[in-house]
Amino acid sequence: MSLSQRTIEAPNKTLSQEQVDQFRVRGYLSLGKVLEEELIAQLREEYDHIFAEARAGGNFRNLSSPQAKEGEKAEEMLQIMQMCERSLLFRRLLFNERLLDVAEDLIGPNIQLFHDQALFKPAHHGGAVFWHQDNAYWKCAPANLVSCWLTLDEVDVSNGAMHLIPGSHLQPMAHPRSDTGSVLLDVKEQVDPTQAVAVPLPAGGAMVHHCQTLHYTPPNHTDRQRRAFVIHFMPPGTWSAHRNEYIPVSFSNPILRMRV
Ligand SMILES: O=C(O)CCC(=O)C(=O)O
Repeated sequence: MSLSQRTIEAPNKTLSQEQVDQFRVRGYLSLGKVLEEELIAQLREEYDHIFAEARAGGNFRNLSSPQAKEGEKAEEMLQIMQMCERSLLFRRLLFNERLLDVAEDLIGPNIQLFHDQALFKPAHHGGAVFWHQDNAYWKCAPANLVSCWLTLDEVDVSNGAMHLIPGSHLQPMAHPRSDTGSVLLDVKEQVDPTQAVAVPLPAGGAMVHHCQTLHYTPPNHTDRQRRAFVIHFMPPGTWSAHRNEYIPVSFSNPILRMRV
């Protein structure tokens, strides 16, 4: 078949035009529940197992400041990068058709993994993630990445729901380091918290946000844990200023969908 006879597949239509427009204007979109109960149960079991192993082996990060107040347990905002390199179940989730359809509607038909991560706020002493734009950490160009943030527990403002500033993705900002001793950046001085919108989600829920949307998650002092997993999608051909190269296709950065 000659090239000219090839049919070009129509773009997916998982999201309505109204939802795509909402994402373009606000920089995020709540998708509600996207995962089936059976899969949620499997992912929770795997998540807990991986965190138990990581705690035993010390191969995870605590993004919170290490200082504990007198008589209190130090806050923990635990991060495991690349669950897809520790678990086939999480690797399979990267290729979930529904999530890729959403990503396709937002960044186009060719989709590569930038990275994934598990972000765990344990009950009682779960730490915050301070106000930031993801691309302040990543320094990717073009700034056209989309994150799909998935919850394995019901999430509301009291146990660490995502808070975002609508429209903030249109303007990149300089980011200072947090003054708390944590490794995180923090632009709280430049954020008007009265403009923030919280996005509560059921277990197995998801939301997507643009890599420049300002967002924050509060501490978790409830008796409910908050297990989240994020997939960061990018179009192939994204430039990394950290690596000083276009991010190559590899086991860590696989192509998740390609329509040539
Ligand atoms: O899970 C969290 O608490 C923070 C998530 C986050 O900052 C992100 O997905 O970019």
